[in-house]
Amino acid sequence: MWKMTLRFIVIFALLGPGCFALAGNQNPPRTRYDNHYVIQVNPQSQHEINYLNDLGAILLSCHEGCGPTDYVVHRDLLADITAAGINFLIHNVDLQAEIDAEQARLSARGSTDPRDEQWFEDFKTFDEIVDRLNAWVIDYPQLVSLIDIGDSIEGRDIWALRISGSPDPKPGVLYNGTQHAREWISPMMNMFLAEHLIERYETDPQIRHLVDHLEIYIVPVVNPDGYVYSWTHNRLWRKNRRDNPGTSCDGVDPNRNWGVAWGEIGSSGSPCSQVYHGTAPFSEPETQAMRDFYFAHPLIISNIDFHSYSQLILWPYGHTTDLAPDHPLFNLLGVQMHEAIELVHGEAYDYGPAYTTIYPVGGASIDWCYDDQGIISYTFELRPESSSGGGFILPPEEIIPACEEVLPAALILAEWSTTPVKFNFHNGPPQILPAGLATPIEFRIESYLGVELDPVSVKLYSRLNAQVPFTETLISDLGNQQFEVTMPAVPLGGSLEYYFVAESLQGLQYTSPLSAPDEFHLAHATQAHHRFNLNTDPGWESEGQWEFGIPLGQGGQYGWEDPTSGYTGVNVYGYNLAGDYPSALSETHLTTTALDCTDLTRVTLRFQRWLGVESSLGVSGDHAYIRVSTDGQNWITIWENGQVIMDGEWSLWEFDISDIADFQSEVYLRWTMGRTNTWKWFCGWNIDDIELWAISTSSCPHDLNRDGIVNINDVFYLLGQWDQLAVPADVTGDGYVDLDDIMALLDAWGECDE
Ligand code: 0X9
Ligand code: ZN
Repeated sequence: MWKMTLRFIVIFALLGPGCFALAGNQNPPRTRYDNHYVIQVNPQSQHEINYLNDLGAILLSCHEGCGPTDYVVHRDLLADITAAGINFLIHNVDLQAEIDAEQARLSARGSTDPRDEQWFEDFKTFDEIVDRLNAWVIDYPQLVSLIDIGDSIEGRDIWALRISGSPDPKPGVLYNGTQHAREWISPMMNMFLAEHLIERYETDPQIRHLVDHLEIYIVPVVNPDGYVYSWTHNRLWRKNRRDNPGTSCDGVDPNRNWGVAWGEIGSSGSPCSQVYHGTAPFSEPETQAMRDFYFAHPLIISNIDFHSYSQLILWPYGHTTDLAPDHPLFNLLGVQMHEAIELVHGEAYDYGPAYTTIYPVGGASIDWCYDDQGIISYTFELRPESSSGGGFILPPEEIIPACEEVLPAALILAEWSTTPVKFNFHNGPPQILPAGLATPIEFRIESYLGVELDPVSVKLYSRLNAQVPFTETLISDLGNQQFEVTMPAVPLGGSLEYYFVAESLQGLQYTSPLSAPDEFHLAHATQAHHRFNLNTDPGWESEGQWEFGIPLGQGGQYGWEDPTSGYTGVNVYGYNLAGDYPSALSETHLTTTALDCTDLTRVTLRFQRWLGVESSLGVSGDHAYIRVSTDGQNWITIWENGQVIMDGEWSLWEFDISDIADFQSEVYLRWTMGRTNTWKWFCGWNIDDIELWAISTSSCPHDLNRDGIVNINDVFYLLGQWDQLAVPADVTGDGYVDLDDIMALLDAWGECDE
């Protein structure tokens, strides 16, 4: 025992002085804020601002000259400030105690597993963030990769996470955080967003759509040196760690160092200032790395730069009161983002151009992104709303709610970024068509970013049963961005490949799908085989408040109410026909009886939906699911809710469930309400006119590939199942796919051709 202790003392004696010397020279002691208050001032004049600056008050919220501004001041100065006639509110009488409490909490926790499910319950160091990024690369190699975009002044890597469903070039969105070191919620927000995109990719069609059609880049920590320093030395450090020559003041403000309106309003040439702009535009390696990344990725069309605090959505310009040429678009998306945020936890985020909404800023990233690169770039100021809510020292229990509420806003920008021209089909482009009938469909085309469409240029290209070439169909312009097209009749079992094209007046082509004509939409001509119009009760298994009957048009505590009848007839299946679903509900199911799909292929579920449900985002949302099973025990989720849904009307939904249901003797469908949280409640599920559409194999058993004719393609199909047991290609039913089956095909050659 003694020996051991002695050994340690010796080791310390050897190592110690060096360590301490290091700590003494390179690592100054932690900056303390004993006896410092956080006050909120509403400066009435430049004179008052100058007075506070001269006193050495530390500006926190940087709201200078524009409404309430938070400062840190020594308590001995309060008398002087009062004497100078400046009014203030006291938000915190012991800033150091708050810093100490945070530090004690953080140093008490053990080491963090990069895959920890509770990762978002407290703030994370730079190394912990990088570890989690690396874990994602290992766990999801198809979906994510890490790019080293440059080094900080102190030589740390600046990482960009790339999330994308494929390597092909696509429009890009870049999210970044932590230009400012002390804004610790900012890297958490970036990580939360990344995690949502990665983990929901498989089950959430909206996320899959985004990740498949975008290159999403996430740079959680633009300023790693400053961030590390705010953990180890000064909790309120804002800038990078530039050693400014000829002064004892360190650091350049990265968000004053970009190359538009550099050195102008709202920045300072003094190295001691919190908003020191540096010696030249892009003088700092951190801003250079970001700039060069934008240069190298010209397809990036949008960006959010996350900061804290104040709860704001800001867009260009920051350096002038002029409105940006794209102000209407910024505003349109800004309002949508504001509303989406409010729906999650009721928090109001103000929005507007930066100059007038927060304060004038020259050399900020969003103005450079917009003016130099044409990028639709926003700054978000995250929680809290003011320093009375903790300022930069946000209580850890607010991390998840803060990230949850801003997530849908980030997704709105991503969705918009997939293309400035949107083809909106009421329920996605049709995947099934009623066999043998020409079917009219309506859709809308919206355009943004100054793109103006030529309505005459809108066309459908389609081809039957994969036979080249595509033929052109004209489309009627119904006005008001609405169009109608008649889809050609397709014989039962046949398929239609199709895509839409629209041209802008500027001569650019836009398509649906985005990658047409390399990819196209595909619809199969099928028939309804199981039909539940719910005029009578099919007697499905209904738990909790699931019921069959007439909905009463009630509920809608937070939005739209239930319907007052079915889509057809008066009855529906719904969750609580007399109002909203309750809070704290566990998963509660409506389950169909077994539906026989033995002879069916290309099975698609169609039903009418009227649903109201809170966003499912994060751990505390409300949930709704659709699931399918072939044994009533094991369920596959085919749909789950993402952002808030308030249908307020009936709409048709289609799900291709052929992978699960084709040729199965028992198929069960299940709609689930719950879990729900204790927060808001909505009207929940109402469903009607549930149908399974498919092609019956018994009508033309030898047409194995279901293209409407027995021919050589069916032989290829059969060869693909050679020697297998109990598969459709066993047309003779003798248990094996073999020569007998080929002979049977030859006998049936040419059958089913219409
Ligand atoms: O001052 C900043 O850089 C940002 N606020 S913060 O409190 N996080 O420091 C606001 C930047 C807003 N952007 C422009 N005005 N362009
Ligand atoms: Zn900031």
